[in-house]
Amino acid sequence: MHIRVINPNTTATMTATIDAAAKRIAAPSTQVSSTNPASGPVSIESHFDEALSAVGVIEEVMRGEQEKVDAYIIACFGDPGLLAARELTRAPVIGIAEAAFHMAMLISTRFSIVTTLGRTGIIAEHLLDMYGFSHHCRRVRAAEIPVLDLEDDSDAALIRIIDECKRARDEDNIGAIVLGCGGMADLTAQISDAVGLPVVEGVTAAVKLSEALVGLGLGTSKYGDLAFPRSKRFTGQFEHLSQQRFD
Ligand code: 5HY
Repeated sequence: MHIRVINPNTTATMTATIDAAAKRIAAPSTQVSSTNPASGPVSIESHFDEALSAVGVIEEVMRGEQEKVDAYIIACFGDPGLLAARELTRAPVIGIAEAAFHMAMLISTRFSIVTTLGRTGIIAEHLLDMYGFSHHCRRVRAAEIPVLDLEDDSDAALIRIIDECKRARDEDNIGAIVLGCGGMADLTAQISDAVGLPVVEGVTAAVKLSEALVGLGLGTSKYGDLAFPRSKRFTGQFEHLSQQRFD
């Protein structure tokens, strides 16, 4: 099977980090390819960034459909464009936040999230509510680091993340920690070793869930609200979609 991992921000080095983490965990028979949109925010740290990045996610899924990709992963913790992307394909489309929440609930009864900036915590809270996990998440915490600080060679960001994870361990009465950024995909082992709790990371969780769904012959339902979009005329920068048949 072929999994397409989409980093919704446009930072190629983060795409490479995510790609390497996905390839390390994928089964030998699973092909992984990773992309990011050419246009969009270099990092996603606000509702504004999320909205703009969703267009790039949609375009990457449309491109993947031409390549007969078997599953898609949206590798940003806000799961931007998830439902719109699901309308475009019969393949599974998995957001890393949703994947991490499901996995965390298979190994614990309560978890906390450690993400980058506190201002994006509300996005995780909205997802917890939408996916039905609010009752199981004790707290959404932030290391208060800009997303692209994860790309620095120093350990400064890692140290801040570990410190916040230790506070979650000591204060939140939890069984697991969910890492709240695709850019943390290469830090799981270091954080788990330092903190001593199971650490769930969304990119790797989504790879294994993708393999499970494809292995079960399950993909995005085309009945109801995730049916292919109705064809219609688009104007302006999206006029090329007027000729697009989605099914
Ligand atoms: C992410 N932003 O996973 C989110 C993290 C966040 O550019 N990739 C980003 O803080 O929401």
